Amino acid sequence: MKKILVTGSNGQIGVELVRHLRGIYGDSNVTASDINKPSVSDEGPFAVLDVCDGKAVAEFLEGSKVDCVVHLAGILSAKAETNPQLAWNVNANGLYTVLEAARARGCSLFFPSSIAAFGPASPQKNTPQDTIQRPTTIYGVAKVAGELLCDYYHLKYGMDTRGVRFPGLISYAALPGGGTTDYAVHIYYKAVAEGKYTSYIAKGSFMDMMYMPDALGAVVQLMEADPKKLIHRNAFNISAMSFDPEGIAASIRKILPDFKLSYDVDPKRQAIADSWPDSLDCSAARDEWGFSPSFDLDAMTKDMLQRVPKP
Ligand code: AKB
Repeated sequence: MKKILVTGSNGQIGVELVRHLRGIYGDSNVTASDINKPSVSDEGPFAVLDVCDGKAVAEFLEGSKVDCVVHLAGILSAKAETNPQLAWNVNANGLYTVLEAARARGCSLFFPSSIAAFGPASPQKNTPQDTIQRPTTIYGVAKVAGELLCDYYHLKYGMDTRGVRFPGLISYAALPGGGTTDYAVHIYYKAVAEGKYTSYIAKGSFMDMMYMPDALGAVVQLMEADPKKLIHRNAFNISAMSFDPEGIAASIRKILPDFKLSYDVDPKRQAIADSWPDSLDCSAARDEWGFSPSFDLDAMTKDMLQRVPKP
């Protein structure tokens, strides 16, 4: 049985991925870790771990006999722009530190890249798996560096590194913090609580998105994929849908017909959204490891509106 360490486990993905992995590999085989203690503890082990502290990470991997690291710790796009130096340290240096510790112990490593690894010079529609990547955010720059670093560790050291480019992820268990795509989560909370939402992203801004259950499934599917079938190792484009604020509002109105959408566009987050693709080509993920999300926009809306906490 795999022994897994998840870094950044208090974040939007971490909270749900730890539960999902524990359901598959067993509570005691999945250690959650973050720089802060979680506000609510689940079953299973937890460690306070700073991903920039190489000695602490190496000692932990050795002491706990970990053989697989799921490295989620990082600062999201909009927050990263408020402190690029900190964002580079956590997102790029943190990955390097964890890669080095994982290499020394012979661990495999999963690293989430993002649609943010593309930029204004990338093709905006049906963005290919392999194409020009000149991001204009520090978050995107660190993601490209991370993709390349993970490929390098595989080529140079034979390390089993794997990863995807996540789109905006929508979930009800934990809120995202500091991302550009967060509006697509907040809109459901506000729809349920107030029947209305003011979007900081403009009408007509399309971005890739995916429902969290599909994201969790994709992580495990890629980690368990037959390495012989993988032409790429890292940074597979994955997405389940692409919509703008009008599209998600129309989907909500099929269930809550009186839902109202207005706009108060935030120029900073809008500029980030404008630099990202409208829609990704996910054929490499489909062909190499069978990526196949189950939730489309309406199925996700139905589930979200049933599950987001009522005030
Ligand atoms: C963000 O908006 O920063 C993230 C992402 C797409 O990587 N959700």
